[in-house]
This record gives sequence, structure tokens and C-alpha cells, in this order.
Amino acid sequence: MLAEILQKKYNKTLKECSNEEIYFGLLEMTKEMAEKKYIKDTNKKIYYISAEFLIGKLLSNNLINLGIYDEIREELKQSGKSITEVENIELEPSLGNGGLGRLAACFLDSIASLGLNGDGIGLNYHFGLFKQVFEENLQKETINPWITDDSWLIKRDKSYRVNFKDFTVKSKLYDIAVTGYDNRTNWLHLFDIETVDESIVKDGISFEKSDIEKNLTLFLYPDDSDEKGELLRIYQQYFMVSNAAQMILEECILKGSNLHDLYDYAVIQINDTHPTMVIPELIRLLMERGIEMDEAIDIVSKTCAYTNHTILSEALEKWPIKYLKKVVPHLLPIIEVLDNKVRRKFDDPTVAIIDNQERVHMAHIDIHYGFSVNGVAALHTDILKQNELNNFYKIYPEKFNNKTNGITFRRWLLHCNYDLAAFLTDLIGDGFKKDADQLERLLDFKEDANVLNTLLDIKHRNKVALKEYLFKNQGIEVDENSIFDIQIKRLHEYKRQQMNALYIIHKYLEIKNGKIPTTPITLIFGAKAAPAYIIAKDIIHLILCLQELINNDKEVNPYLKVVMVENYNVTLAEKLIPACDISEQISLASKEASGTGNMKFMLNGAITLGTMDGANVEIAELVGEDNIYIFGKSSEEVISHYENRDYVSKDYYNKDKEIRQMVDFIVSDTLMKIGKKENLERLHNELINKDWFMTLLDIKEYMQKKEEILADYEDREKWSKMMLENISRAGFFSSDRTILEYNRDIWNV
Ligand code: CR1
Repeated sequence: MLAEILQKKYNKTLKECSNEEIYFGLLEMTKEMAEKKYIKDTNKKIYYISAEFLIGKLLSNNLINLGIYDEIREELKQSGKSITEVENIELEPSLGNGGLGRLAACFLDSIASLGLNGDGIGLNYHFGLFKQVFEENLQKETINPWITDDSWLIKRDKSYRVNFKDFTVKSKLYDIAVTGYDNRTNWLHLFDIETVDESIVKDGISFEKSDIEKNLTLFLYPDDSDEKGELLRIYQQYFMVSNAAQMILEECILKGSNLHDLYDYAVIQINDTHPTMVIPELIRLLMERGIEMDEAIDIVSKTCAYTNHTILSEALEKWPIKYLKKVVPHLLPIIEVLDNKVRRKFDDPTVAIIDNQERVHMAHIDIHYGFSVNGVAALHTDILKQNELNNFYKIYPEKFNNKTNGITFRRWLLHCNYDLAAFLTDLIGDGFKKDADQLERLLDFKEDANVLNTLLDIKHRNKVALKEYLFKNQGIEVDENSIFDIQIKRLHEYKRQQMNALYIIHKYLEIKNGKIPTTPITLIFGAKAAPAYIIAKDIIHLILCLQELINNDKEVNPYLKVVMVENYNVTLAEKLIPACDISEQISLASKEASGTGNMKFMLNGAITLGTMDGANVEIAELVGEDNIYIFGKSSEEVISHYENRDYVSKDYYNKDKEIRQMVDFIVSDTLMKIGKKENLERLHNELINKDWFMTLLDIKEYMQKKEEILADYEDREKWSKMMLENISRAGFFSSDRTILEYNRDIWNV
């Protein structure tokens, strides 16, 4: 079928077309097919509002969901073309940053795949977060453009006026089709303005932050380390939710709502606090349409639900009133009423909306004026209830619920690991593609040597594929016969990439002293650091320096290799995860709300080395202790250290020679010759004198467990059985399960 389209479009045969031409032919065809699957649905609709949608490339995913991937792949093959190479033409949309954004993308896929009526609403960032490049072993940021003339974006003839204090902007709507697996098409609505001026961005990613009409949708999470930056974020958030609110009301009225019954037509999921202003904005709009304030508040409270994704206080937004006054003064009287109501009802300043420093706690608005509050993994929800949000839980126990995160198996198995999916289909049929729990049927083959060997073979082939990809795209060489030990996620001290880096130092010194690993080890990292997060950038610097040191040392490099991939994104994740042996999930217990990479690795047959944190806890329960490597202090112990302020990293440093040796290597002559004194010294000092995320607390246990997992890798039979167990038990982590729970307990559409 592709051939005919290309013939029409370019007057060429498939063989004659370039990969680029094929890509644009497929784009046109797929967009048309997806749009046809849209059904006008007058039922209640889910609106998932999110600052991020980390959707990844869309071509293959859409072909899979439309049921024509195999056919197209074959047709291309017949003409000597490769789908993978055609895929390379597509630019990855830069509309997200990390777990929260990727989760939103998986959720949209599952909502459509389950046939539910639900759209995403967000912003059309032109340059995304940033593109990461390494120069002199440091992270540098540049723009990450992705919008081309011909893209997945569909320009709509729809626009709303959004009023800020000093000016008004007119929005412009773009849609991306979200087509379900063998099911309906929903939309991802992305709002933008026409006056955005890409040319104002100068060196790297800097630009004039006060020129809102030119910069509003240039970047996701623009630098907010000064007042102008904070104001810009408020402008973005209000622009997003005002468009959302206007669109939701318009759609509901069209479906027959009289607005008094809004919650029968719409349910709004507030993804972390970035969209919180939708609550006062909706109240305002309902009042404008003649509804009394008390009733408006009641209607909105029955329409909105809130998901919390983190307990890190830096991410729980608190906007100073004086900033809100500068951007959205019309929301303030409403926020003040919301605060007054709370204060009259509860004699507890910790649950107030406006604090005594004149700041508005966005999460508090969500909790008081939404009907549901959920965490994203069992442990996380428990911590919310018992610690972080305990005062709220005591008031509203009925609002709190857990929704353990999930991932879409379409992208994270069928697409990224074609061979494994095909092998599983041969063994257990293709029921698992729609009902992930059927993966458990694989357990019947636990003792089947052929099956176990095939799992190892597929893993090996994926490692070869990764090797080729990394060489071609980043000029990096890896040995496919080494152990691939991978840590890919945003860079943050709580995720403890620094602990992994210290382990590398330990291994390096061991090899230097003649202790050679049985199988060579390749430690792979991928991580972006927030541009203003200095220590995170220092950790990247350390890893890059270790990479240079070790990869140039002939005594060490046959046994140990460090790879930090540049500009880690969804596309790279899809190559790295199927090739992984050891999945590093080593956050400080209590700090990683869930993690979703951990689930993707498990599904693709990697073995987890991790702490009892986030969804690792549930992975451990499902696979049992024989199939996972757990270490480190429990969340209770960690929380008690924080409460008692009794963790002193220097004590650990002073007490233990091995720890001292690893930590001091950071500022050794060997490393200082390669790296920058300022950065390495700062990191060294941080670890000894601050270490907010307790690296030195867990490092000895980490080293021990890592030795254990590396030793067990040598027993290929044992290893392959662990792989099989992990794949078989991964069904629980399908985002289809998560979405069914959201719908059952929260949305009811
Ligand atoms: C959490 O850190 C979780 C995702 C999705 C992140 C991660 O553990 O898996 O959300 N939180 O729920 C986040 O990005 C701003 O907060």
C-alpha cells in the first residue's frame, strides 16, 4: 500500500525513494488513517492536563497501533529498505523531560487503547527542554528544535483569548492524533501563540525572559532562578490552563451541559501542580457565566483530581502572591476566598493555601478543591498519607488513593524489542498484547532450556544492535560480550548517579591492583541535568572524566568501560533498555516516587539492582527476592535520619578507609589532570560535608550487592531464569492496568 502512496506523491517507485521521502509518505498516510479513527463522542471526557508529554517518535508506534507495522516493515524490506532507517528521519518531539512526561504519554496511549474518551492538554514548546552536548567533559545546553513544516502536528482553526494583567494573547491550537492499539483516536491538544519568535534565543538557550509574547512557548521549564524566570513559568502555566478551561467548558456546553452539571461531562486530571491554576480559572469562568461562587467552587471540586509525583519540596510549587499579582491578578480574589474557607474550617496553618510568607501552596489548592489525591506507587502513597501530607490525610482520608504507575507495552515491548515480542507470541500467543497479565504463561517454560537460551540470544542480539547504533550515532564503541549495566534517568542527587560513579572508581582501582573482573563490564549512563543545578552538572563532569580516564587506560579498558550517552531521550531509551543486563534503580529510599524506567527494564529482561524505593518495592514483591538484588536502608530509616537530622556523611567518610579512597580519588592528581579543579573539588566537598541524599550511607551495601549480581551473571542458566521470571511478572506494570484503575476509582467515564 505504501508503494501506491509514494507513486502518487513523488511519482517514484518505493525502491527509487529516499528514506526521507518514504518517511514523509508514511507520515501522510498514517496521519490520515489515525484521523479516520476519531469518533465524535458525546460521553463524559477525561482531560489530562500536563506541562509535559514525552511522547517519543510517533511513526512506528502509530503503525503498530494501526495494525500495519509488520506489513509496512515487510514491504520496505522487499524493496531493500529498512524501517529503522526510515525511523531515523523523524525528529523526536521535545515536549517533555522525564518520568512525569513519559507517564503522561503512556497514559494517553492506554486511554485510547482501552477505548476511553480522553484527551491530553499541554503546550507546544518549540525547543523543548534543551539538547545536551558535552564539551570538555561538561554539559552544555543548546536548543532542541523538532517542528518541521510537515510533522505530526495538525493546525486547528481554534483559538482563545487569554488575558494577563498587562496584555492579552490569542492562542493557536495544534493537535496530535493519539491512536489506540486496535482502537479509537483521541487528541493531544497543544496550545501555542503565533507571535513566538525563535530568533530571540542566543548562545545556548539564553533569551530575554520578560518578552512574553515572543518567548511564551519557546522552552519547557525555562530557568526560574530569578524573578523574571518565575514570572515566565506563571505565564506559561496560566496560558495552558486558561486555554484548557475555555476548551473544556465549550465542549461540555456543546454536549448539553448546563455547567451546573459539569462533572457529568468532564473530569480533569491535574498532573502534578503545574496545572493547578485550572481550579481558580474554572471557578472564575463559571462565575462569569452567572454561577454563584459557592456553587462554582463546588462544581469545580467535583470535576478536578490531583496526582502527586514527588515529595521533593523543590518541586512542590509555592508561588509568591506578589508574582501572581503581576501576571494573573484576576485569580487572586478567588484564591483568597479559597484560602479563607480553609482557614475558617481548619485551625491548622499547615493546611492553609496562603502561608505567612505570602506564598500560595499550589498542592494545597488541589487537595482541598479536588475530589481525589493519588500517589504513583504503593510506598509513595503511604509516605504521602503518613508523612508529607499527613495533615491533609487526617482531614480527607477518603480522597487519598494509590495508582501505581505503568508503561505502555506497545512502545516498551512490541516496538522497542521486536524480537522478544515475536518470540513471546510464538510461545504464548498474542493475548498478552491486550491483556498483559498473560505474560505469566511464560512461567510454563521456566525449565525449558531452549526457551532460556533464546532469551539470552535475543538479549545478545539487542546488545549488538545497541553497539551498532552507538557507534553510528555517537561514535562510541562498546563490547557486546561485556555486561551492560545501565543507569538512565534525569540527573539528581537523590537518584544517586554519584554512588554508581564511586563504584566505578573502586573497580578502576581494583583492576589497577590486578583484580580482574571475570566478564568485562560496561557502565552506561544517560542523564540530563537541569541547567541551574550545579552539583548535578558536577556529577556529569565526574562521570565524563572517569570515562576519559578509563577508556584511555590500556590496563583497564579491556575489563571496564564507562559510557555516557549524549542527549539521552526516548529514542535512546528504546535502544538501551532491550540491551540491558543490569538495571540500576538506586535512589535513596523514600525519594523516588515510583520510577517507570525500572518497569521497562524488567519487561525487557534486565535484572534490577535497587533500593526498596518507589515501584521497586512492588517489583520485588512480584518477582520474589531470588530475582532481584535489593540493598540499602529502608525508607523508615531514611525518614528517621531526616527527622532527627542525625546523618553525618563525614562520619562515614572518616570511619571507612575504602570510602575515603573512593571519595578522595575525585580530587586526586589522576582525575584533576583530566577534569576541572573547581567542579571536582565542589563535588568532593559536597559528598563529605553535605551529602543530602546519603550516598555514603548505602555505598558499602551497594558495592557488596553489585559484586553479587556481577558474579551471578556468570551463571548463565540462573541468569536466564531470572530474566524469564522478570518478564513473566511484568504484566502488572502495563499502563492499561493503571488506567483501568484510574477510570474505576477516579474518572468513571
Ligand atoms: C518521579 O520522580 C515518577 C514519575 C511519574 C516523577 C518518578 O519517580 O515515576 O514522576 N516526578 O510518576 C516528577 O517528575 C516533578 O515530579
